[in-house]
Amino acid sequence: MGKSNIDYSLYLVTDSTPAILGDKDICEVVEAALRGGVTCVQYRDKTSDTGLLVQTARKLHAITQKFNIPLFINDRIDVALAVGCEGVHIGQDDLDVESARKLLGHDKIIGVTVSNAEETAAACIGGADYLGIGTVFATPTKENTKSIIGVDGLQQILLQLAQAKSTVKTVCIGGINASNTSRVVWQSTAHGKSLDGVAIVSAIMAAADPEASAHELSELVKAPPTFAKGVVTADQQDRSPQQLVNLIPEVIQAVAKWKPLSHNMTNLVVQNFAANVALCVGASPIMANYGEEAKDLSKLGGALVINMGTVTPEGLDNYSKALKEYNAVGGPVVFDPVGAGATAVRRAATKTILGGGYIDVLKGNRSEILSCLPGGSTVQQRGVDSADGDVNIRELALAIKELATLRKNTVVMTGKTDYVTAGRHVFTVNNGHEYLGAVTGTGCCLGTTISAMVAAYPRDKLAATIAGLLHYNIAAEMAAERSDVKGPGTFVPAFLDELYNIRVATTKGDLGWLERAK
Ligand code: 3NM
Ligand code: MG
Repeated sequence: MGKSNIDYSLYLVTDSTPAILGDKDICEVVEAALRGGVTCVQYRDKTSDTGLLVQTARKLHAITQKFNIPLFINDRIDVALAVGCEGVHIGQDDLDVESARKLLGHDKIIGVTVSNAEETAAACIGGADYLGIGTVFATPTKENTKSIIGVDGLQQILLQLAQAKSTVKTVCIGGINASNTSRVVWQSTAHGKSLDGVAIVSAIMAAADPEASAHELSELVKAPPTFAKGVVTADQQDRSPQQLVNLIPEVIQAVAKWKPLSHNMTNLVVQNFAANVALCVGASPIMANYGEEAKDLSKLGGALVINMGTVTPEGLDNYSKALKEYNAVGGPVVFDPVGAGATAVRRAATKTILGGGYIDVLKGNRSEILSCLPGGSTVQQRGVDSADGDVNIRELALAIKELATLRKNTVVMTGKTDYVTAGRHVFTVNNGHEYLGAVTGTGCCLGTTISAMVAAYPRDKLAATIAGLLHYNIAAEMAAERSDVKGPGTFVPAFLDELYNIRVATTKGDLGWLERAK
């Protein structure tokens, strides 16, 4: 078994504690997992005496050798040497890589746990063969984990390795299971340096049928997630603004024809308004904040809007459940991180949602989008209103392109000018009216409008998103210009009228309104 041809794709880390292993036999579980398709095994036992460690490790090694799979020992270089297995895995509190290398020699494999840039650089300089990057998601399996880095943190480390042209192998660890494996692997390829595999404890060791679980996970590591096929392609992004505008009637007509479900999980303030907006643009709204309902609703071919306007622990749990259900069927999801960054609770909730699934369209004002950037943003937030800080627009454009590239999605940053990107180019929309900022819920309802468009036109989410922006903002302009509109109060019903009128006109082939697009 050469060092260079080791397959890291499904890396099992054992656990001998009653909470995970229960009363099962570790050797039997590992053998079952190997039959299921595990490609590496790490024996991790933090409590047993040295004699028992060596004894168990010998038995495990005999099993892994039958499958021609490497065995690594957690932390204990002496045990690895005694057994003669393929290598060790060392954490940040264990022996340093250089010393481990001196003891083990160059033929053995040394893996190192890393969670940030410094540890990554040190492990690479020290000559690690592979990195265990984590903790990705909070997990009961390992108490006192130092930092939960999320998919963002994982991507940052992969980016660092890509920039350093490192050839070190990588697996991620922490809370990886069948519900997130394919998404995490797929989202961790944005910069050319991709993850080589996933490291898993409880999803295999604690499973009722470790062989079946390992088999399922080994398929999931290789399979792109359901929603991957709906991602905006490079060709779709490389169109001119005019080519995109030319598609807008088709998008609006698709909404009118299909009347897609717009499933809103939104705050109480905007529920009624958002439902009316959905109806006027031609969608079928359902305001359903209970996550359990998403399993059925996600199968109706619509889109989900998660609007974080009123965030509570229970609400967050509901969002996460719904997000998983829509991701499972590849149904589009629009996320509006209302007030993200305004409070610690909202920052954490935003991180949970972004880390908990795939978001097709991320929509927010400048400060909200800034707080979705990897590693958080230093731009202070004053609350739900847009910050008018003098952030350089070129920097902002780069930042949102980077965000969309990492997430493989579409990002909309609203403001006087709206910015839309799927990673390669930034498109701008300069329509709208100041009355939109003078009544509540207009930002939220834009999310609802976009959801209708992406649900009806899922094959091109960039064009669909731009269609939503233009339909919405041009309706606002047309409403504000009406002689019966005297201010924000009379604007609201007129705005609903114009949303409706644009849809009806477009279905009749009357596209005069679109000449206002700028
Ligand atoms: N190391 P599960 S997290 C052993 O972050 C271990 O370094 C971690 O368990 C790290 O797959 C972890 O059950 C436990 O979530 C992972
Ligand atoms: Mg350790």
